[in-house]
Amino acid sequence: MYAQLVDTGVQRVAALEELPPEERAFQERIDADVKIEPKDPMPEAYRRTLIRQISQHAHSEIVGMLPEGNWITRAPTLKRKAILIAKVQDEAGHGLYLYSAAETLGVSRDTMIDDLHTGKVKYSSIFNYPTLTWADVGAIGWLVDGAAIMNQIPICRCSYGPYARAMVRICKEESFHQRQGFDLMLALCRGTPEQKRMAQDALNRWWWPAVMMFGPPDAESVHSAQSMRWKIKLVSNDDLRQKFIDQTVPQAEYLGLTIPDPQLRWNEERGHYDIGPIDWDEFYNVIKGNGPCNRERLQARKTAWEEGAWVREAAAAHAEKQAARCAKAAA
Ligand code: FAQ
Repeated sequence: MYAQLVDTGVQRVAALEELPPEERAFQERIDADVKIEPKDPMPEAYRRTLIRQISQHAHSEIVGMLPEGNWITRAPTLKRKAILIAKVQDEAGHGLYLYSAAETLGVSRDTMIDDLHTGKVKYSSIFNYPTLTWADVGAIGWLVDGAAIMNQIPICRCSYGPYARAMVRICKEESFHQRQGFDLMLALCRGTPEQKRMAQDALNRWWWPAVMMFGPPDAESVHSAQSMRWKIKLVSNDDLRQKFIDQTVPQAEYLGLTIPDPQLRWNEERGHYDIGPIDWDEFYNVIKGNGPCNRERLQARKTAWEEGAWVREAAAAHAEKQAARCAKAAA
């Protein structure tokens, strides 16, 4: 089982009667769907759980720029290049809103970045896979953004105000991303046989990692019970995964592509698709740092941080100068 690197202090979910008065009052506010705001009292474990999840989410958006960014200079048309640049910029914006949301909990951006660079905090497993062909850009938009929206729509209603509000705009943009990915796949599937083969190959490589993005099965999910109690999470990993599969299979059929799962079947009784076994060893291996691109992704972030040091210094010096000028004018 994957060991937690971030100790949020939660050992088990306590019953309402067992909670000390302040925590019980907090839980009652959550149960009544009251949004928690930065200056409200909150249990330390709630604060730490949010910092863990929001910072991991922010890092995912930033590291998530790398696989697609790799194709900006090689996009096949000016229109596709413009769309891809806009999408990658959107992901940077999502990262920044999320870092800001996490900062409202009293953690500094430098600490969050340091936690990423030292491997203390994760980013999504999905961004440790390579983008080998142009079709991978379509598969990421269609499948990865598709999975991201499925997970993020419920977070728009989560209990922490700044996270919920950041997620509203992010979801609108992710929905455009998903559609551009599907449109790219559709163009390939309606193109030459070679283009269609490229699309199928991308689906073959991205399907299972996208299915794994929702996290471990509910029975193995360390944080789910407490996070659902606090309404940080509103839908379980397995339920979101199932919704994603049910939504995506008909889209693959429309494209004329085959999902790489020989055991995939519509289950009339359940009203859902059944799937074959998920290779959870692969998932745990990737989140432990041993996926195909983990080292490359982390190195790219560290290099960008080091090479950007002069920009941060210049911005800080400028801000100091402005503040001194304002103070002088006010005196
Ligand atoms: N990758 O107990 P649970 C995007 C870890 S944004 C890596 O179930 P939890 C946009 C988990 O952290 C994608 N690690 O955990 C985009 C924990 O380890 P820890 C990111 C994972 O938090 C598109 C351990 O396993 N989205 O794609 C993963 O209750 C295209 C046990 O798991 C978010 O972050 C994973 N997939 O549920 C950008 C959404 N899954 O922390 C560019 C917000 C689990 O104790 C291009 N996050 N782990 O060391 C969430 O909803 C939740 O955090 C989950 C995990 C559902 C991801």
